[in-house]
Amino acid sequence: MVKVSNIFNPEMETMSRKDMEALQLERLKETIRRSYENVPFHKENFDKAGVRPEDIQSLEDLQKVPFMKKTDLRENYPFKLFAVPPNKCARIHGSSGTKGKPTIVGYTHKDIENWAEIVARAIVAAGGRPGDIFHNAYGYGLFTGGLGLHYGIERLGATAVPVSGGNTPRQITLIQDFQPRGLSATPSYTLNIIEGMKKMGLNPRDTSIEYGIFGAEPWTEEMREQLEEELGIKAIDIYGLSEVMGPGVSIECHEAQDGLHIAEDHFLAEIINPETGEVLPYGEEGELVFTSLTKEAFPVIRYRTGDIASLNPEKCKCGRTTIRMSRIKGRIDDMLIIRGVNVFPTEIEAVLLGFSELAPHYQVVLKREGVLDTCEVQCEITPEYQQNASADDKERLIREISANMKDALGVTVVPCINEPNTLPRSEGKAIRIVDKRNQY
Ligand code: DLL
Repeated sequence: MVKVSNIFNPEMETMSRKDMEALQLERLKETIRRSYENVPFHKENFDKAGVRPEDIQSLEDLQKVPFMKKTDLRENYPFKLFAVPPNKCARIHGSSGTKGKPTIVGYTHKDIENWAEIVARAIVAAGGRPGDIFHNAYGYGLFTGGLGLHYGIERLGATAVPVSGGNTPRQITLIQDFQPRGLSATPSYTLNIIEGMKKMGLNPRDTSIEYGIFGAEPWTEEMREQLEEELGIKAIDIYGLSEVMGPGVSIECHEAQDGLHIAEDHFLAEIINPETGEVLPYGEEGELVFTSLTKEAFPVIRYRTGDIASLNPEKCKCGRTTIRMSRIKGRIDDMLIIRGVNVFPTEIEAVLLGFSELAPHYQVVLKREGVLDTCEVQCEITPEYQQNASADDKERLIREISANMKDALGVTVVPCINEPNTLPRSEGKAIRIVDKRNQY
């Protein structure tokens, strides 16, 4: 039944911590029992660590269980981590597999139902309601973004426009003609849509869109400000990963926009020190680890996401009691080590977006000079600045960017400014890092 309220599932989203932890424990025990019985990988993992399913009698006991990693999915490709036969699944999804075989995940009908409800909750948290027209520009296909959002939109009682990514002029026409209230896309593709509107002589603030659900790639508060300003909307951060479910694992609420509420009745979160594996207390930054609590086809136990965040258990002003995770700082894999200093691309983005002379498109290019690695930041000036700036102005701009980078990051990066419309535009997840170190 469709509920009209600012919280889609008040029972689950406003449960007391004590009741939530009791529910999590009950579901955790069941997940572990089923995984141990049905997935040889999990049985071996438990057996090797000398842990038996019945040893898990509290949420803390989970710490006795070894972690799962992305390589475990690759090594068990395609179906060896499924807890049901693949032909008993309703659907299969996966990651794009830019580095070798894709990582494949499965969903039973019940999993799809749960996922749809989780996403419906997320859309309501973002400010959506039944009756909304919702323009869904996440890619449809093996990627979980398109179909993940789609089922949630329908479950909410809103109207899905399954436009998928790409063909920006058509996206803009459909936005004008269908008058959606909600939009979902990656933040980088949304910039592309905004740029397309301007090229067509349209004011992006004049659309019917009131809220955007943006995620699938790291983005910053500075990028949020820009998207909100350009489109005149609320920009809401949604997080998820195919291994754990897809979009909806967590979402910001439009009331606070202060951390992403985790769907804790389905996913148990931990933060660990990525080097030692030690579990860190609330508030400390580390690697996010998830255990699924209801998934039938593809249970994950202590899955290391590779994403850096922290957890906040304080009650939110929106009324939800679920734990919130911080915005993702970046993926451990994407952390740059420049002259011994750790830098995430999001930290570079935060500096660049402080310059009104620059368009919000950038790429970080790593090169090798002799034995030293260098880091170039390719950015792009806006068409307005291009028209008005002299060569001296541009020199000054480069010096300022460089100085602000040094202040913010503590390390030298080399900014390079390019003409308008020269850097690649994203239609899905933006490629932020180009590693040319092996070409030298
Ligand atoms: O990107 C699922 C998704 C679709 C999330 C649509 C949100 C919206 P994967 O392709 O498996 O799944 O990629 C998951 O993307 O581990 C993070 O590194 C990154 N990521 C996802 N959401 C965010 C976000 C989808 N809001 C990987 N902020 C994750 C930062 C994000 N990074």
